[in-house]
Amino acid sequence: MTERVPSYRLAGKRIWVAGSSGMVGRAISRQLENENCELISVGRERLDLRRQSDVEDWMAETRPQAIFLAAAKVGGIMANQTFPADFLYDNLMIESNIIHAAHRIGVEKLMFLGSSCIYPRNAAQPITEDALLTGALEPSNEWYAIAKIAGIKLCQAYRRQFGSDFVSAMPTNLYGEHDNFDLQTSHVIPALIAKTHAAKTKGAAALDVWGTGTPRRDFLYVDDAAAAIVYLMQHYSDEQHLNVGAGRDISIGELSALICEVVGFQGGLNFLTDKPDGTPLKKLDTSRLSALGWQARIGLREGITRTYDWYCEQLANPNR
Ligand code: GFB
Repeated sequence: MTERVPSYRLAGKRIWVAGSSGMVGRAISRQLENENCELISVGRERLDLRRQSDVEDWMAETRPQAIFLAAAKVGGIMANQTFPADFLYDNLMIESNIIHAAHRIGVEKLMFLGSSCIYPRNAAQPITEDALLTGALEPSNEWYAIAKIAGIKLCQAYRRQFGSDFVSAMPTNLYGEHDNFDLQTSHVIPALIAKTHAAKTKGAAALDVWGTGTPRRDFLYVDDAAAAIVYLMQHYSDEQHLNVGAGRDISIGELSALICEVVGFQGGLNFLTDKPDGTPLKKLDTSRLSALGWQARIGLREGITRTYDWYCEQLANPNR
């Protein structure tokens, strides 16, 4: 990666990673350990981010200078379909409360994290940032997508009206350590890791994979995503949201085979075609991010191996 002089310095700053107990928030916090800044955090039991006055009071008291807005209600295709109200309401409230309070207390810089599902279902591939709001959304996750589009627009609006330095990054499908491995609510990689490990342990003949196996996704290891997000915080300031992806896609069938190899499961694949496929193809164009001097470092096999190792450690030591 080309080293560039940061336009925003994190060293010595009080920084709040909102959502620091989630997979992405934890990875950003790990990344910030190298930046010589002061990290502040608050647990969900102390502050409900959906409650405006509580958020305003806590932020006025703690006065972060920079914020990574990684707090969100997230989940895989089934969770999105099962809890549409939570995905829309929780996410609208969390982002509105934090962005508005950040403006009120004069936060120097805020990075809002969205998702690649903001783009139209049939967007041309790879998907450029300009595809936003050019077509209908994928129905399985439109509630989440609408909330995330509103977050981008909030950042743009506060920038235009008040000159706030609020920027937005749209990561692709992320995975890694501290992911959610619950089979009903998780994304595909943790679900397949957990299912493949269970199939191997039980000596099952085949692994159940939802859908047809033909949808294609662009997966990025969470530490790569966190590195990109921290890099953008330091080097980017514009109302244009930016894609964060690996820039390579793989079908769910190929992904399943790769996970079987990493886990060491030799049975077959059983595609459950009554389960939803979701978007047929989702691969981000990352030219704008690359032009800023950033690129992914961790390949899919390596990322899955790291995630599987972490999962096995958790099974062995659940309280760690
Ligand atoms: O990761 P995933 O749940 O989310 O599913 P999306 C990706 C693909 O993997 C779908 C298939 O085609 C699923 O049918 N799949 C196969 C499985 N087996 C499984 C399984 O056991 N569990 C799961 N979860 N999927 C999400 C959005 O969409 O993408 C979110 O719902 C967010 O809101 C996220 O935007 C990035 O990629 O379809």
